[in-house]
Amino acid sequence: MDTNLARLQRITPTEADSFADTVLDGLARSPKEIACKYFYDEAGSRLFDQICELPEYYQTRTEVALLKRHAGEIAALMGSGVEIVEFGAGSLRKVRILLDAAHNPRAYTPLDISGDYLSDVVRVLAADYPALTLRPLVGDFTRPLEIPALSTPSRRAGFFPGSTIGNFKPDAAMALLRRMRSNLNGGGLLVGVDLVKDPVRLHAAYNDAAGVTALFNKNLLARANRELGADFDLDAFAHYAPYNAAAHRIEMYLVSLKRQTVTLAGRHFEFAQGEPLHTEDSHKYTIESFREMACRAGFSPRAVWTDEDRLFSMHWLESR
Ligand code: AVJ
Repeated sequence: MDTNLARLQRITPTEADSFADTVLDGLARSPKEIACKYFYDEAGSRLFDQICELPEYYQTRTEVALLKRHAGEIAALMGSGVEIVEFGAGSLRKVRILLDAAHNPRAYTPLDISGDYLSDVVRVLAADYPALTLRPLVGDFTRPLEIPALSTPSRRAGFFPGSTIGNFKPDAAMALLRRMRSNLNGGGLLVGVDLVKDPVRLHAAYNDAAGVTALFNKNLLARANRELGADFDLDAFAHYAPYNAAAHRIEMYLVSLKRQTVTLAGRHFEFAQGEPLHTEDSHKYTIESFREMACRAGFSPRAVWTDEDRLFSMHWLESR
């Protein structure tokens, strides 16, 4: 075992504990819904990594280019000796760019909801960064949580890339930013935010020709079958992801292609033909609308970076 790698530490009850309750509750609602954080079991995390490579999915590529281009400036803003805390760390690819530029980082603390996936990817990172203190945390950052202090604590800098903030309704997004601000003990936050743009381009990013996003969406049903013994017929649901231009968001659904009954934990759920199951929102912001929300959450927006085509933005927010 690598000595720079701390043992996986669980800081909130994770999604596995509540998946059954959530699905039972969500299927009993009208309209039916399951929250998007349940996409990310190990299989879903890997499908998401495939999405990031798709030609239509400009977000990851654009954000990585922004990080590379501005890494020096970002490292200077973070300052030396910081603990970098990443919310929803996923594949740990993006943080490498920050770690390579950072001035003598005190530690890297990735927090992710998928413990299985995190324990895999963190081992690879530990091998590549032998001098770095790595402290993986398993938890659900949509719940109130405490990030335990290091033995010798230092200033924190938050990292929240990928426009994950977009998966929250604006009120919840602001509440989340507030909680992150308090978790960071006065440190700044680097956050990636997808921008409002041509609806055709947005639509294509969530309706890729290879059908990976459809598989990702349907993994929710596959996961319910695997973990909860549900009997969803994956071919009897269609991936549907329209852009709601008035609300500035992509909405993702699984639409029942016929009248059918799904059984789960001894309970039966009826789907009408054409009935949607809501699985995700992905809100888009303008630079100004995001900065305004950050202000309301108690941050002072400082630097902001965007690409020439204004597809994506990175914001450096300071606590005030
Ligand atoms: C990057 C997690 C925010 O909303 O774009 C990708 C997830 N959903 N394709 C996004 C996602 C469908 C995604 N996040």
